[in-house]
Amino acid sequence: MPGVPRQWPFFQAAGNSGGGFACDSTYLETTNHMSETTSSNLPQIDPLPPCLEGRVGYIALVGRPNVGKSTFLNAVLDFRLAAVSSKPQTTRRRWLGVRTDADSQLIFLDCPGVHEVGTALDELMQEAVTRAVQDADLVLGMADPTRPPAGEDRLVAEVIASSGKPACLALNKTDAASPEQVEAAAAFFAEHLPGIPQFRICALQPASLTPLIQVVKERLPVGPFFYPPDQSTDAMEREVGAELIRETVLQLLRDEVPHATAVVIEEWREHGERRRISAVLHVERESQKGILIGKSGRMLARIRTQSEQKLAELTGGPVRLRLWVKVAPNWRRDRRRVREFEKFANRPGN
Ligand SMILES: Nc1nc2c(ncn2[C@@H]2O[C@H](COP(=O)(O)OP(=O)(O)OP(=O)(O)O)[C@@H](O)[C@H]2O)c(=O)[nH]1
Ligand SMILES: [Mg+2]
Repeated sequence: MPGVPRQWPFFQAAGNSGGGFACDSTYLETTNHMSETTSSNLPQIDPLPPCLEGRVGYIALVGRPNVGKSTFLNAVLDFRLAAVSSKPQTTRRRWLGVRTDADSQLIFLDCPGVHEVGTALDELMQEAVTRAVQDADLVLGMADPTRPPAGEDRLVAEVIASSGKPACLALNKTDAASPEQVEAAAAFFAEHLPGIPQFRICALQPASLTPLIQVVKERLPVGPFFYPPDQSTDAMEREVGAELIRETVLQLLRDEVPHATAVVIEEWREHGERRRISAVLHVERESQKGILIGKSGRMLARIRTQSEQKLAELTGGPVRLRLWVKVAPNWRRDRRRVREFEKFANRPGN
């Protein structure tokens, strides 16, 4: 996997363009020039790299839960940033991913799925969607034709229509949907979002995304890039790590338990290539704690082993993970707790 992010802010070793950036040689020339002409009495400061320009803007990914938004994000970035699972409501806050090539910088805001609000967690998730759409230059709606269009798709259409922003619609999972299902979804969105261009994609097959990416690019304004070309997210490594552990819980457990689980990293120590990581899995009830731990601790051991593998891939070195399970009664109904556990409050636009 190329470009696994390592540090704050995350940097991708290899760009998605498959080549270097035009700024590299200019940057070196500027640096040399500065060192020749700067007086030795003055402190040496690194010049900023020259400003790169092109199509640039924020793209909010909006759709009901489980349509494949995070799978799409990871595919366009070409590394695993956002958690993916077959369970709805996997993504809880917005994840920012930057895809830069020689003439464009696409900044994707992967959002929680649009759904009816029940708990404080739901409210904060939907607020994250609203803010991402407000911040966006373009809204990319996504649908899953394998399921018949439903009330949540209507909500998605309303969010897109009322934003007044340029928009595109991706009909995902075309590998799994029948042609009739794809036509039904296309007709539903053509009726609710007339004039919005539609694309049939399969997020598992990156080549199918090219026409959509091209049109998204063309619809963005031209200007200076917002992020250095090698920065691929604003998330911290430990935030991605917490999400990988939660993804493992979502993949190994069913029903309510994974939805009632929040992962908080308590320790993230580096010893050379090695990491020692401790995390607490917060659940809402004693019974859920018992399920997470499992008979003789077997479930927690599976979560730990699988998470350690993912964390090793993320950090590029061996990981020793320690997990604890604690009960935080009804934390999903408590806005303060949700903000604390899910880091909603820690960055603008989140
Ligand atoms: N067959 C098929 N499955 C897909 C495709 N894209 C995503 N999936 C699967 O759909 C499921 C949901 O994917 P996610 O990317 O987590 O969906 P999401 O829209 O981010 O979901 P939330 O975060 O819950 O809103 C996972 O099991 C993915 O593997 C696709 O193009 N084809
Ligand atoms: Mg998601």
